[in-house]
Amino acid sequence: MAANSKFISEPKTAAPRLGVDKGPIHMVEAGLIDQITELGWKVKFDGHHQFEDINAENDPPIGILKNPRLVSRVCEAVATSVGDVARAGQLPITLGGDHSLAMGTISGTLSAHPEACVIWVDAHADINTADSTDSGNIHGMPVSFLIGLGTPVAEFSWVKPLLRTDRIVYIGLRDVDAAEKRILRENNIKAFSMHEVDKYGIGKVVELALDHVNPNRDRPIHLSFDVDALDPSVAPSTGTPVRGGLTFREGHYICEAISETGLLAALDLMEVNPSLADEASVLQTVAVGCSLVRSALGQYIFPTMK
Ligand code: 6HN
Ligand code: MN
Ligand code: MN
Ligand code: MN
Repeated sequence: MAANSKFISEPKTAAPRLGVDKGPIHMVEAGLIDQITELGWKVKFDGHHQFEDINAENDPPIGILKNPRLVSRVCEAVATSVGDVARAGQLPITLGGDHSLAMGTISGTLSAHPEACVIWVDAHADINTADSTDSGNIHGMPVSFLIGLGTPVAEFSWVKPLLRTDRIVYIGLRDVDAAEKRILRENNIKAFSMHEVDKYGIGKVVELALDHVNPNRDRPIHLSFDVDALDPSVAPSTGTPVRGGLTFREGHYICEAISETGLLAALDLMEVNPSLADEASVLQTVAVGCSLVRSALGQYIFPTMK
């Protein structure tokens, strides 16, 4: 692999459950930057995005949306960083943190590569609108903002609806709200749930997913990987675990297959939350998060076979 330049952004954001902003710190402390450097990449680390002037007192809910100003401000800053890095021809990697950050990362990617497609790996569809959300948790909503669905929220007016419904595909879904199912159906958005992973196998699912969003294998790919796509036995330290998820290998296969296309343009590794479990579970989840990033950046099990 030719040495290249890339960039890791480590945003600090408002998670409804405290602690999710610590995930990136643990991954970096576990040696992720050295590990990627060893794969032949030149790494530029951007540190944290801190917004300590916004707190619970000056950020009351908008409707039922929780921490709206903090989430919006962090995501907007992340959109600028990711856009700048992508425009410089580098690969932005964003470690989260709350998956609401994808509003920022994907906005940034699309500002640099308007033709890019998104592969969203998650137990959840994260496509509630301000109208449909039951929880008010913005991490359940980023996709609807990126597409421009539902009643616009003024606080998020900086998010341009640049994501086409035929440029996103899901893998790993198994906990989708009734309203989200309707939104997916009405907008004809392609999703490979765990049912399809069981039925066709992960190899075929990734091929079909790429055929849908990237039929000629010529579009830049933004991979947004929520660690809760993995089974909780594989990645326990996360905010909204759902049983029946991807195995260790299925998760890695997705990253390896996207790496193999040579089209990876941006990577998110989200929802590692070290505050939610015992120490062994945290170590396990952090290790698996680092390992997924390495796979997406070209580490294969048998490098000699490449
Ligand atoms: N995540 N659909 C639920 C909601 O609150 O809107 C769960 C979202 C989970 C988001 O972490 O992937
Ligand atoms: Mn979250
Ligand atoms: Mn998610
Ligand atoms: Mn999720």
